[in-house]
Amino acid sequence: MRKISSALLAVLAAAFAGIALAPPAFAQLQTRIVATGLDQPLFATAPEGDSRLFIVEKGGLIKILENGSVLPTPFLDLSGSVNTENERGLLGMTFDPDFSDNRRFYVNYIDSATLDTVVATYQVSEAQPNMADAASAQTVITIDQPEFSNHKAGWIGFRPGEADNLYIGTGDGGFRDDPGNRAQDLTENLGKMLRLDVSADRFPTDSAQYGYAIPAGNMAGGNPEIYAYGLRNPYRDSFDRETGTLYIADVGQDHREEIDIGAAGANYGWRVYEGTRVNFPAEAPLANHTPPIFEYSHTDDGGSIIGGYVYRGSLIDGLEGTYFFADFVNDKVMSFRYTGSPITDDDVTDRTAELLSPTGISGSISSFGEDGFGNLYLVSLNGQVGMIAAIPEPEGYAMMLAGMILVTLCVRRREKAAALALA
Ligand SMILES: [Ca+2]
Ligand SMILES: [Ca+2]
Repeated sequence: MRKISSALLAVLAAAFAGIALAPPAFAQLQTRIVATGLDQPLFATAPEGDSRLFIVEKGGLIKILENGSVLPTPFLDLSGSVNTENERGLLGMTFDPDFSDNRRFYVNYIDSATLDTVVATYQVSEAQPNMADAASAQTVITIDQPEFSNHKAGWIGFRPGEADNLYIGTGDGGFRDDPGNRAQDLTENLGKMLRLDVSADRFPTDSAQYGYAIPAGNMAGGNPEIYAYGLRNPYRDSFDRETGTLYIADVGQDHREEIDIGAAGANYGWRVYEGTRVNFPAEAPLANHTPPIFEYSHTDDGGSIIGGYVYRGSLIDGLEGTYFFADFVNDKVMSFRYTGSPITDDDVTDRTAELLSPTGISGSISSFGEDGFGNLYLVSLNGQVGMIAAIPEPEGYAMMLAGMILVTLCVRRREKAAALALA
């Protein structure tokens, strides 16, 4: 009898162990604050599989969140090199896919002396893994900017499975209606998605220059750096870390905010189009306009899209494949799942009440972040970073607890049996 009940318990425990290991279905989401007191944070990221979170501040500091606290010494201090007027600043950061071997990362900022965009690469100190080696700075590319202080974009990233190529989103350079028509001009690197092969230092004898090569598959007939064009201000973009799909969130002007799917050679329409709306009736329609997969009107949902990420974490069951984005002006957070068909309003879930609740993060979402395990974060310009987390279903939570208790009982029984056998 004792043996039967013991076997039964083992079967039950094994069954519940499965439940205990899998995350319970979630009733709703919440934002769990992980850092406060930051100075205008704009981004958060981490190397793959790394438990630290690197938080980028507009003024030029990169700080590390480790084991629940922001380290007192910044990882990197670029405050002396960065102009922060209006939309200028330290705007983007990404780690090399081979970071664990080469300790290399990249930043995108507006240089205080030239007011141009600089994409530079650094290495982490070999002796101090929480410190960038400031002396390792090398310029990958500089991009001339007009005198305006808006539309600097700033996102940079690597597509999963394409380790050599750095993608760089550039804005049209500013003001209104792209006065230089730069986004449609293939001899300008503004208003574009650029793609550079950064697999090696192309100036090995020049310690200040890193440079790049041109990867196969960029556009022909213009600047060789151009991957896609017709963008106004692709400030926050991302790759789905599972599928490699590139989500470009292009900030609109007076009427439409839009999300595009990145494809080589695509023309996303600006300044002729703002979303699918004709912005310049006097200009000829574009024969090759790639429309957004989703757009929303300012009359409904506000004025500045903040692109996010597709959730691929393992902690929230049922959320995988969901793309999150926000609107900075109207303090909204929304999500949808993209499977190849255009997104309609019915496909969009408003997450604002869950994620910007009074107990969660405050508004002014300046960015999303993704850590080394695919967990997603909200970054508020007000100084907070919060992790998107689940509030489990009550029954799911009860099942998980029951499973854990049974497993514990079973293990104790086994330990006791083993102890008796040894004695
Ligand atoms: Ca060099
Ligand atoms: Ca467009």
